[in-house]
Amino acid sequence: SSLMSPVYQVTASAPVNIACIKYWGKRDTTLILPTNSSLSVTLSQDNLRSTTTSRSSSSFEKTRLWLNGVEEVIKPGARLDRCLAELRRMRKENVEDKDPSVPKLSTWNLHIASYNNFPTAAGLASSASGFAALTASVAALYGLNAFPQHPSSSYSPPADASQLSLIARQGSGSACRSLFGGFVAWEMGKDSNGRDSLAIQVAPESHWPSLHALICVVNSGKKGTSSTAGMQETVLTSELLKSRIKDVVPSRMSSITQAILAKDFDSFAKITMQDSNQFHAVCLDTFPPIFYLNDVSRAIIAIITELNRVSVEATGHLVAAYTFDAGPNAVIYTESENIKTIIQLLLNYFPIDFAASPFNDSFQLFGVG
Ligand code: 2P0
Repeated sequence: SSLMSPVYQVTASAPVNIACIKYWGKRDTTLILPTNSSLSVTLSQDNLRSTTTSRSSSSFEKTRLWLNGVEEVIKPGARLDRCLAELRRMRKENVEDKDPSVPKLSTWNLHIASYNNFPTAAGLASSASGFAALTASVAALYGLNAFPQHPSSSYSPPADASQLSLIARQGSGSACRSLFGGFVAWEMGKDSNGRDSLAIQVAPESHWPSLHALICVVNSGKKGTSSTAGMQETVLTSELLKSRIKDVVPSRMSSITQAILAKDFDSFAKITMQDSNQFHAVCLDTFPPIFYLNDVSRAIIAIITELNRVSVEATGHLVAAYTFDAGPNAVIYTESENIKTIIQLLLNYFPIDFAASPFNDSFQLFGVG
């Protein structure tokens, strides 16, 4: 009979995002509810994406997952399992219960295959793009991009990415922001059920086309402390985090939103650098302390700081903003006209051995987009 069973299939992809206001800390580790709001830029290059194909058939004997071609174990009750349960529930309630003629995909098993087109060794977070692509692909497979749906209506409203962000968030917090392009806020929300902890688009990518991100791979090795474990150590032990959550992030969220809407690079850059600095300060304030930056990271901070000092003296304006996540790699935000200068400056300090094999532990300039 399996020869007769149709296989439904959808492929979706989602890009990496880099936070300017950092997410670090959960108030609910199961639902993944953060202790502060965050804001990121979704990178638009084609070479930094996850692409996921989801298939559903009544003939599949169990739900299976492959990451870059290697099958992974799906742990019952863990993040992926919870995301899929949520998507099945929405399929049943929003589609199958309203239209008895549709196939009962919510009761069938899935085969999911996800690929990153950037090397995992690039040291970039793949969980954000990965869970965003997975959520988008299963949601499309289940017809959820057309909810609320009336069976007799031919009108399909566009996918509500904020609703899907509620699901992606439960896979990996930062994934909720990768469902939108451009400038994206993850509103922490107030409720204990998480229904208001979702991503919203602050501005589309087209709003500020001259803004670019330059990724400097300092070390492509795996980081020492995972984000998931590290942030909860910070929640448990850092006094500084309490004041960051209460006194710092709320005003930064509104200031950086204003800066983005006004395309005010000086404010955008200053807030981005300050928030990266404070994120690494709360890591140092964790007990025992967590170190993500290394000597090369600190040298990049010094170079960008000096470049900005000279530029402010000459023109009154900043030219670049560094930001670092849970590892030593730098992301530098700048506007189009300064990209060449910054690449030349970095190559002066850190000559790239183009003969060496890619993604060894030497300094690499990964991409501009
Ligand atoms: C961010 N990071 O806002 C911050 C900045 C790392 C530093 O989101 O436990 O992988 O899966 O929700 O999303 C990394 O945290 O953690 C992260 P989980 P996630 O981009």
